[in-house]
Amino acid sequence: MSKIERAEVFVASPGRSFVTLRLTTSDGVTGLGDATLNGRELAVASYLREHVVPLLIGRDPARIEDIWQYLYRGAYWRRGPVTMTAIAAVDTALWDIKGKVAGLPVYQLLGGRSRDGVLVYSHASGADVPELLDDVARFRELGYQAIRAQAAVPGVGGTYGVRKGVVYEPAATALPEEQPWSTESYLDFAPAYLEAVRERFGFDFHLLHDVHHRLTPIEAARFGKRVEDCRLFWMEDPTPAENQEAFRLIRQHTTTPVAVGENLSSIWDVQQLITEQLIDYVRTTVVHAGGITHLRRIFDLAALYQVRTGSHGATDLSPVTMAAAVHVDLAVPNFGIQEYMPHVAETMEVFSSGVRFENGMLHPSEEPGLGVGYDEKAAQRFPYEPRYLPVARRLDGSVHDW
Ligand code: GCO
Ligand code: MG
Repeated sequence: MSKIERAEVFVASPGRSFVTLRLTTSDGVTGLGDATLNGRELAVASYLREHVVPLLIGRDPARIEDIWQYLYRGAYWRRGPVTMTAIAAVDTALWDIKGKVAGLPVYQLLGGRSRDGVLVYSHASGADVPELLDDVARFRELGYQAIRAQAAVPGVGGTYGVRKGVVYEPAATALPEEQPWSTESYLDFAPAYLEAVRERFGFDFHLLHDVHHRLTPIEAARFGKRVEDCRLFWMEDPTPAENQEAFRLIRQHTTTPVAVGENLSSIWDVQQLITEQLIDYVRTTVVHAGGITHLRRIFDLAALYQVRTGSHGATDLSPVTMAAAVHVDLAVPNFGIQEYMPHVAETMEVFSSGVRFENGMLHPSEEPGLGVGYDEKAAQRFPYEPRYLPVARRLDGSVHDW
């Protein structure tokens, strides 16, 4: 029997911070897992190093489900982003190993292709409306069939989703940047720029928008109703989702589709949203929702209720997660869309990936396993630099949801 012989945790910042797990079996097969939790990287690295690695050595890498149950139920302390990200890293690495041992790309192990490619959306943004429109034009030229639009709200510094450098990277400062927020200004401004995008470019592509947890349910209902003529593919995270019931009120007022789940980590966190059809797209990901094994469980539940998938894919999800996501997206029957933000050059000096972008779609590598690599030597050139996500404050100085 093959055994897990080595488990190494790498923490590095090639362009941004990533935590990566590499498992090696007694047969010399390696598997990679992403364990990155933006702004809380070392909590997962330590959970893995101190509490998971010692339990893995000597186990049979073929028993993916059993190891998942062992780490989840065996911890006694359940759910939560740190635990679920750590379990995800192990699970993803084990699927990588299983694919390599079988000589098959992971999507084949998940039932094979359900589609030819994976529809993706990327992020257009602007410091003002003309800049946003130019950016949408650029993404159209690059062949994207789905584009998310965000513009800086006048008078509200550092609005969510507006790119400063080559890619949108919100975790940019050594301590959290504090950004002002005005719901009133946002509600006045955002519908107008979404309309401007449709006026200039028409309707033959999907338009998305991320509210990023900033509204109350009734404000979100008003926003969704107001933008119905823009025919959004979705409005994302209109209100925080700790209280799943809150989405019923939004639903009662608007036909704008709703997407939720990028910061949720288990099937229990989306159970009511799915079974009561309070959302249209579930955005849980491989890395933050317990790996391929658990994500597949969430997606299968969603399929029963005609909820489609729309996994998170910002740059804080490493190329290992992106590859794993493409394998899952290709296989599941209820795939909707995949978020995709290409990583910066430094990141790709450390990770290699066979994922290909063509005509607005992603395609997986046909190599056995996930088709990703990690260059540990290259990673040493990029030591870990802590970076935090911003914190939002209302104009009266009180803390708001960022
Ligand atoms: C998205 C997300 C991200 C998150 C980031 C947090 O829709 O891509 O909202 O931009 O804010 O991933 O780590
Ligand atoms: Mg989002």
